[in-house]
Amino acid sequence: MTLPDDSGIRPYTHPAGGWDALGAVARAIHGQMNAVSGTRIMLRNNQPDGFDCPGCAWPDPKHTSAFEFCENGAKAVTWEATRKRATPEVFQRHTVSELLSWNDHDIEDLGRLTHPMAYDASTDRYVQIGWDEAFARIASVLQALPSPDMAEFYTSGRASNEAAFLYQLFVRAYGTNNFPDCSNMCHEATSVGLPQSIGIGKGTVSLEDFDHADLIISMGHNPGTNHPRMMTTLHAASRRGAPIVVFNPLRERALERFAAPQDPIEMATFTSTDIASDYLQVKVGGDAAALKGVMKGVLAIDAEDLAAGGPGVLDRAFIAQHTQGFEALADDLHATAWADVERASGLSRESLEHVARLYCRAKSTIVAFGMGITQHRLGTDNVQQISNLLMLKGNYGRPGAGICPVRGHSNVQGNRTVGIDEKAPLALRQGIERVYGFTPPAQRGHDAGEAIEAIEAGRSKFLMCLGGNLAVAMADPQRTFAAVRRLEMAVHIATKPNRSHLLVGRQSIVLPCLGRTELDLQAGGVQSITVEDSMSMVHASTGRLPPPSDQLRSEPAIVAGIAKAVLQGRHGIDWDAMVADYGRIRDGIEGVLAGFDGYNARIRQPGGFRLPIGPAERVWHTPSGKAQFLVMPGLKEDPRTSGAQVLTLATLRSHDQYNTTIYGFDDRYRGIFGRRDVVFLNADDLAAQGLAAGDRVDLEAVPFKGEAPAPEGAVLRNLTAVAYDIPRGSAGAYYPEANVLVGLAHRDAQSGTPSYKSVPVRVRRAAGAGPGQ
Ligand SMILES: Nc1nc2c(c(=O)[nH]1)N[C@H]1C(S)=C(S)[C@@H](COP(=O)(O)OP(=O)(O)OC[C@H]3O[C@@H](n4cnc5c(=O)[nH]c(N)nc54)[C@H](O)[C@@H]3O)O[C@H]1N2
Ligand SMILES: Nc1nc2c(c(=O)[nH]1)N[C@H]1C(S)=C(S)[C@@H](COP(=O)(O)OP(=O)(O)OC[C@H]3O[C@@H](n4cnc5c(=O)[nH]c(N)nc54)[C@H](O)[C@@H]3O)O[C@H]1N2
Ligand SMILES: [Mo]
Repeated sequence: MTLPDDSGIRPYTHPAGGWDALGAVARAIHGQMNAVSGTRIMLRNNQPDGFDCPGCAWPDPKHTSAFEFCENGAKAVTWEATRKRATPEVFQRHTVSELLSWNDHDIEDLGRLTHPMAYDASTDRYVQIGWDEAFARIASVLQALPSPDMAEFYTSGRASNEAAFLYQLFVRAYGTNNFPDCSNMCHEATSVGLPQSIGIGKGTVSLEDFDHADLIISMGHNPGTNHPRMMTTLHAASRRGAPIVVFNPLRERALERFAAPQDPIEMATFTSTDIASDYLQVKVGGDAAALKGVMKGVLAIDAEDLAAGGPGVLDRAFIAQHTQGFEALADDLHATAWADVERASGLSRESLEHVARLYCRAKSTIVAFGMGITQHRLGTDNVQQISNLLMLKGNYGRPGAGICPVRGHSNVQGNRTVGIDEKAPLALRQGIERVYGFTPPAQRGHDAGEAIEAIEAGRSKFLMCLGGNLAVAMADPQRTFAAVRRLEMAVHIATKPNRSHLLVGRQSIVLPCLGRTELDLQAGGVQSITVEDSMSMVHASTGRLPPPSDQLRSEPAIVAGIAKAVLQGRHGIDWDAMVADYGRIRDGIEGVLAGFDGYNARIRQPGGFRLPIGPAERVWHTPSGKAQFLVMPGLKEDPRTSGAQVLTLATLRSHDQYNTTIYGFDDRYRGIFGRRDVVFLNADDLAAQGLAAGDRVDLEAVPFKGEAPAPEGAVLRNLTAVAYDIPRGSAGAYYPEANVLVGLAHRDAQSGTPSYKSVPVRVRRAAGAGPGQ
């Protein structure tokens, strides 16, 4: 059925990328900055002597000579380098209550924060304060807390290694491991699942490996929108004939076909390249089952080959020498019935056996994955089943083979490496003690979900956020918003205003910081920072733009200012010296952590250096010293979704957003224009409810058994139903709006990752809407 033109819902028929992507860059520049400076800054993006793109954590090709085009990067940079300013005068014009009624786009589009500000309850406004005043207020609250464990210190993944290291040093010197971070809502299932499997919670491949892979399996990610530079890699792989198998419930255009803006022929001829050789529309939440099916297929092919006198298709030498637990895995796979695999995955035995054949034929395989794998009740299981599959054929520690978790924020991996970790690993604590002479706390701190629960219960009274928009990113705004409003003090170090800043507690402070594109001048001269990408490459980044206000401070300078005020000379750390020259912070990192030898020298090499990755050398830092096959018994289906009419909803990013930052209202590749109030549903599911495309519907959360009934408001109202190519029983709607449907307790038990992508919901005609409305 075709909807009227003004509905903003019409199928997008072009390949992803191409001229439309170039046009989007031009519009992004036009909307936020002037064209000359916009173009100049884009040309410095991800260049050896430029700044690291804040867009995502996909690595740069080694010898970047030409500007690597990326729509996502262009939007991230122009959004930061905007000419708009959120000055104290702007905050004089609008009360906090008024700003709260605005949408997320309009709040951030006020522009760059220019001055430190504090909330004034008597006028319901943010008002300018001095830096020293801000630091003194923070110190007085932190010093008065009965226990340091009553404070939470959040990090979003844009902070540099230097800022994050200084921050964790301050927080541990203060006395807690309460380090909720965005990773807890993102790849935590990877960080928890992979160490048990291969001894490290990071990817094992390098960018060059993609040139040597005979098969790439892409699961649960949407690189055309979220990692456009990965499309260059997939495009090249497809061109050289490597099969690319996609597991994704939604048909995502970039994974179907892509026109590379770097490719003059495709651009000139309006042609494109097919990306996926096989597109498997797995049910939302069905990946562990699908992976078990593929592995069953592999074992069957192996048995056949052995029976025919062949050597089998498994890498038996690898399994014998490098792994444990194969027999238990094989027993479990044999005990798992095909009918159950088909039901839980929504995929046919035939299609899974086909993938098994491709996998057996390929010498080297890479599996890349994103949020469609991790943000589930079974997130950790999903990740571990991927690793099992790779181990069956020894796909670790060889060129062209390995696991590739595709990280989100540009330095989320680096933040964890340098100590943003509520689990406080022993080696880190020992390193801090060695270099800084104090004993950091050992007790595990709070992750993001636990931090909100502690704040809600009144066990935590203070929250500091090094970037991000925690309250909006977190599940269950009914509970989360109410919780953060109970805080004694909230402190936000940020580039732009957002809703979390407006959910004011008794005291709220916003501290404006430099962005990555901006010149960072300290006593020791112009400073560079460093970041670690998804493939463990550490490299330098130097901003060049003039800062939007002379009041801004760098993140390290702000953290150091707070540390000095709070610690009052305790621990004898020379914070000023480290801020004067970030090289000293890097010396500290090198002293505390393994793998950073010669840190300051090695970041001067173009492209930086790679941190050691054990599995890439077939070294396994697990308790047994071997890689572990890990069994997921049964298929762990969610009993709530077996009932009729309960759908599993995945919350999704649109093409025009960066997490909670809403750049605009189009989701071009999915055919949505000028709006976000839609839900993607299978046409048969709609029909089964007596609904049709274009109808207005409500989504209602279906709570856990035994959990309190869905709280008032756990309904997302008045969405327009879009008939989409998605499996029956699965649905999609945009994040963060759909977070009202995600219970705070709805998390992966092993990693604590919120189950943002398997939310049981019912769909019904919107209250008050007649048929056809
Ligand atoms: N432009 C832009 N870039 C970004 C971001 C952004 O918001 N905007 N965010 C950054 C961050 S922090 C992150 S973590 C990454 C996120 O990047 P992605 O990992 O790509 O995350 P999502 O867009 O949330 O969704 C991923 C995909 O998973 C699919 N999916 C949903 N449920 C399932 C499932 O059960 N199984 C499978 N196999 N697939 C499923 C969806 O259809 C979608 O295509 O991107 C980073 N880059
Ligand atoms: N339902 C649902 N919820 C989700 C997800 C989902 O898929 N579905 N995804 C989750 C994921 S993967 C993630 S990573 C989280 C994201 O959670 P966060 O990382 O907390 O959120 P962002 O939206 O990236 O944060 C945006 C804010 O960061 C600030 N900022 C931007 N640049 C800088 C900088 O350089 N320095 C500082 N100090 N501040 C800066 C700006 O003020 C901006 O408003 O959300 C999670 N929430
Ligand atoms: Mo993320």
